[in-house]
Amino acid sequence: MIRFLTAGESHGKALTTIVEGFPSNLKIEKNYIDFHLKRRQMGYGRGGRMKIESDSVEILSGIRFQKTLGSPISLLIKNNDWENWTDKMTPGKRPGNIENISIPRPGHADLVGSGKYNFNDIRNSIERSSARETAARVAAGSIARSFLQNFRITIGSFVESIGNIYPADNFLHKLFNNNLPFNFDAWQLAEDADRSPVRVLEKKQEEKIIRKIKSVKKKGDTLGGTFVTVASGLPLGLGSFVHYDKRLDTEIAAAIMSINAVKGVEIGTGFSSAEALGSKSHDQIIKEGNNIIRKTNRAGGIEGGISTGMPVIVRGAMKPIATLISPIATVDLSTMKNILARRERSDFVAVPACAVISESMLAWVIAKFMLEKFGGDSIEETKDNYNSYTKKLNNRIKRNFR
Ligand code: EPS
Repeated sequence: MIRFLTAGESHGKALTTIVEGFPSNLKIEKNYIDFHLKRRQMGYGRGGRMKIESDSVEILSGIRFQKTLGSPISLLIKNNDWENWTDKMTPGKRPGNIENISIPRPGHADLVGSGKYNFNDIRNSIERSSARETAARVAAGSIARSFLQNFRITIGSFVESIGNIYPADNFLHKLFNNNLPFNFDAWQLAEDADRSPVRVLEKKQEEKIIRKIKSVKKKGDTLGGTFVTVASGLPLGLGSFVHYDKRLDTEIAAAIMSINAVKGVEIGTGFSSAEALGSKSHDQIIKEGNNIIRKTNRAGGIEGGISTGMPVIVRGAMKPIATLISPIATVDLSTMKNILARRERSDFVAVPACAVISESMLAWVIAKFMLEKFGGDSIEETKDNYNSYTKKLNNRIKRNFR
């Protein structure tokens, strides 16, 4: 069983993560984690903070000579902006000149956080609810990805839409129709998307989106969008129908939904399958050569809570950034008067970053199910278990029904 815990406030000294449960002898490279941390920082439409931060990880424990020891791995990512916040964020005595924030931003965790935790300063809610924490998740997710590489499982994502601007030829349909290049590798999707400043796959769409972001930014407004995250190379058999919390889709949906500002998750054709006929919805099973395959992949790689072996396809919806330069109505909690929300430095769009974060969350869940199924104290043992299962699988299915 793998688990990770993150700690750190947005403008505190650093973010930290403790990752536990990976087998020993797994190759982990700092540069690989840094590579994904950089990818999370990309994206047209981000605010001033990304010019201050240049995320890189310091590995504090659990890894020796680039290999895991089987012990907890602790990781640290510094917040460069801390230098500008040492008074406001000190864990020491409160300085006299700090003003309390009393005006909650609609759509952020400001009001609920202060009500729940009995704060008299909204800053206390802002700091931990900030999406800055997702840098720590990407660091943990990069360990999961390194593990999955041993089984040729790869993860990628692209931005499907921003501000309701969709591609003319949506790659999502190719995924559902199983109209993919031979030996499709989900990471290639990410590589293609990373070439675009908004992580879309179509040039025309990119231009339209950038124009829209520019005009919305001028008006002091923000945008959200949709993203698609895909994993390829899974074996048949991760997850189970025997109980609700053993389903692969249960955990994937929760993991993607847990990303800040995500308000919707679909697996496969999701909501549109609710509108289609059954005959147009399910994936026909056919025999091709010696193998049994599905013609299409509308199920998004999961049936009965179990991986089918086809790419796992997840689509997420991110709401627009809640901090607005042209703010909307709220109430000042210190005067109980109607007022406009506070302006604060922030992003205008963060869907490209959200897609990168979703890769890490998906990688984490798949790694968890892989280790639950194949176990092992060392990566060699996990691989032996995996190889013995996958080699015999097809023959078992055939033999059992003779
Ligand atoms: C965020 C607000 C902004 C974003 C931040 C998330 O930060 P700041 O308030 O410092 O300008 O830049 O995202 C990150 C710092 C990051 O690393 O992704 C928020 O309110 O959620």
